[in-house]
Amino acid sequence: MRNYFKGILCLTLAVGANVGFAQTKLRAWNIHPDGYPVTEAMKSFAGQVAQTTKGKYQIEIFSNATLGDQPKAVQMLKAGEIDIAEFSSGPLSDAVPGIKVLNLPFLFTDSAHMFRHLDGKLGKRFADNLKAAGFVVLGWYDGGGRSFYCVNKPVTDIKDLAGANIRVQQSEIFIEMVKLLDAKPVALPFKDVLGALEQGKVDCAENNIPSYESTGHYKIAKNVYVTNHVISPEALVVSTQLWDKLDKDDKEAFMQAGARSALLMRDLWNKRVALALDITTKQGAQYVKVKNTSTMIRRMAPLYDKFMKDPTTRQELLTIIAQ
Ligand code: GTR
Repeated sequence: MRNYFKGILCLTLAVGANVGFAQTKLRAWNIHPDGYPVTEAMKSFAGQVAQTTKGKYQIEIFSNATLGDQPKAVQMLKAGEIDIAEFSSGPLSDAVPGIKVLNLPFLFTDSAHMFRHLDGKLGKRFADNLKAAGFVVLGWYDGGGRSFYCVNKPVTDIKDLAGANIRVQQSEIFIEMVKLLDAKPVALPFKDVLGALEQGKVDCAENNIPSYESTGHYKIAKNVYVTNHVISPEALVVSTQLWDKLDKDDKEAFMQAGARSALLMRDLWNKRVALALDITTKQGAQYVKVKNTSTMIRRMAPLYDKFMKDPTTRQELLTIIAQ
């Protein structure tokens, strides 16, 4: 009898060791801090994958861009050096021209309009383009509406931005947009923006309200010009290298966890926008709403012309404008 129990114990240890051995650790890149909607949604994704696959996949989230800045991380994921990431569609579209229409200024009227397309046929087309380039989309997250904010420079008209040094993401379309406003684009990593605003290396930056708050930019750049000039998505993606190794059930688990995390993220996002507005206003941020976007939209005409002529963006542009 004692030997029988000894046998069971050994078997259990062996199975345990096997489970331990079969466990795959995955690295997930994230630019945001704890508590931010993206981070919390990624945590929920990781938890659900671990649960559904019975611990087969352990996803470790590296927040605050500790694995490298976003343009670098996009390349790392493409090369399979990291497994999972949450990217903003600006830097991502430099690697995947088939999605660059998503960052065209004044294209989407609001996030609901954007998600109507992303959760439908067009989203599938963008996901196909991304997959062909090495990125498998698990969920579309909300990137909100981006607006300008400046240090010592109240902006009440688009002309007030002329000549200003404006920090942009390292992303072609953002650089072009700022040039069309007669301002000077300064491409900087996200983590360097606060210092650049403090040291006067840039006069202004542009972002959504949750990032304006979470980074502390609002403490320095108190003049917000609410343009919502770019309403764009972000995406939770895995590398095709990892994807190709997953079996059918694993893929299903990743997809379902991704879709659920996206719904959670969008909900957390709306709450965070309200909270960030409240915090920043109480700390003295001045919000001036653009009175008439038509002047700014007219300035964007060369970008629209370019995208209409470009076969990689024309069809998507027409579809979004039509509906
Ligand atoms: C944030 C976005 C980040 C990053 C950042 C930036 O809104 O979530 O992924 O793109 O903006 O401006 O660098």
